[in-house]
Parts: sequence; C-alpha cells; structure tokens
Amino acid sequence: MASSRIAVVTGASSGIGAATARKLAEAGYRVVLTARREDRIEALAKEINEAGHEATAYPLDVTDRAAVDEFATAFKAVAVLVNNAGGALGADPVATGDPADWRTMYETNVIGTLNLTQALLPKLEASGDGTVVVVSSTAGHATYEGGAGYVAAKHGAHVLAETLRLEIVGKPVRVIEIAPGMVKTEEFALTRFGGDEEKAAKVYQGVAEPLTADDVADTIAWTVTRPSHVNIDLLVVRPRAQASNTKVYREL
Ligand code: 8X3
Repeated sequence: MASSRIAVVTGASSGIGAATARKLAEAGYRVVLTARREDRIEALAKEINEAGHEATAYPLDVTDRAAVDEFATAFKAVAVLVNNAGGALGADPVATGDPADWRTMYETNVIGTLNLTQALLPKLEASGDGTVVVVSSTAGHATYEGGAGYVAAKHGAHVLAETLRLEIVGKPVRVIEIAPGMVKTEEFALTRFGGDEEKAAKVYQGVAEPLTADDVADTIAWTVTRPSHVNIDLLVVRPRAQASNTKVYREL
C-alpha cells in the first residue's frame, strides 16, 4: 500500500473500534481494520466499501508481536494508528482478583498498544504527518473499587502515550490520548463479566444516556482531523450523568 492517508484501527470488530473505522473512512482515510475476528472485520470492510469509502480487513492479534511485525511490512507509510484494542476482565477487589485476568489486561491494553506503536512508528514518521491515538479510559486517570486490574492496565496505556509524546517531540507524529468514561457498547461490560448479562446490565442501570461508541468515535475523528500542528494531548469524555468514575446519576 503506497498511500500515506492510511488509518489503522485495532479492535475494529465492534464497539468504539468499528465506529471509529466508519468515521475515519468517512473523513477520507483508507481504513485498515484489524481484530482477531476475521468475519466481523470482513463484514465491516464490505459495508464501508459499499458506502463508497475505502477499507480492508487484516486479522490480527495485537499481543502477537511476530504477527504485528509482519502486518507492518505491508505499508510504506501510515497516517493514523488508533490503538483501540483492549478491555476489562473482572471487577473483583484486589484481595481476590484473578492474576490471569490482570496479566491478560496488561497484555492487551498495554503490550498490544506497545506492539502496534513500535511496529508502525517508522511508517507514521514516513508519512510526514502521523498520528498515534491511544484509546485509554477514565480508568487510566483515577481508580475505583473493583477496578484495580483494569485501572492499572489503563494507567499503563496512559503512561505509554504521555512518555511517547515526550520522546518523539520534533518528529512529525502527534500522540493523542482519548479517555472515555461510561460507554455502552455491545461487548465491553459483557466481556468484563464473562458473559453475565445481568451483571453487565447493572453497569448502565438507570443511567439515562451513557455514551455510545459513535460518541467516542466522533471525538477521535475530531482530534485526528485537526490541523497537523494541533495536538490534543488528552481528551476526557463522559456522559453528562457521570461526574467521576464513582459518581454516576441513576434514575432508579
Ligand atoms: C471504561 C470505563 O468506568 O468501566 O473504560 O472503567 S470504566
């Protein structure tokens, strides 16, 4: 692929990733959709192409470094990398949390972001005007009971973004962090609670309007489409009903 207007989106099979892929395609980027679930990204690529935009699907596990390095060889230059793949597993207190869940969350949210960013940084620089987006979370900025494993991983993603911005200053690559609060997507809470629909529903219970994947994708597309010299370092976005990670207005 020769175009420098390529946008790579990880975790593009659903939720914020899929919505971001649609928005960036609408903004004129040739979008490369990556995720583990090939059928989903193939279907989304088809949908985007049929809408008159450009998209290709590339099945990828962000934690598989060899596969990520191989993926990166497909490009001469990349304009945008959206590190969106990640998620939460469990909501147990520190006293009883499963170390395997903590490890998986660190692998996907932090090492996955590290893998893609390291592999594509030369390509982003080669574009002459690159943007790295790290989709962290409000969990990357403050903790809450039962959240430690996820909060620790998202703090890691936040630190990666902040440190990278310091280290590459002077190069033509921006580093943008988007920290969403409560977003209701089809999978986030369900994955966190191992498919338990009742527990997942409780997360959003009584909240009039949690953010949608589209709301977050909108903020991502906005930051990415600012003029190159404008670097939105950090954008925190929550629903109006959420004043902090632990202060949520619910109509019960
Ligand atoms: C999602 C926000 O509140 O579930 O990243 O940690 S929260």
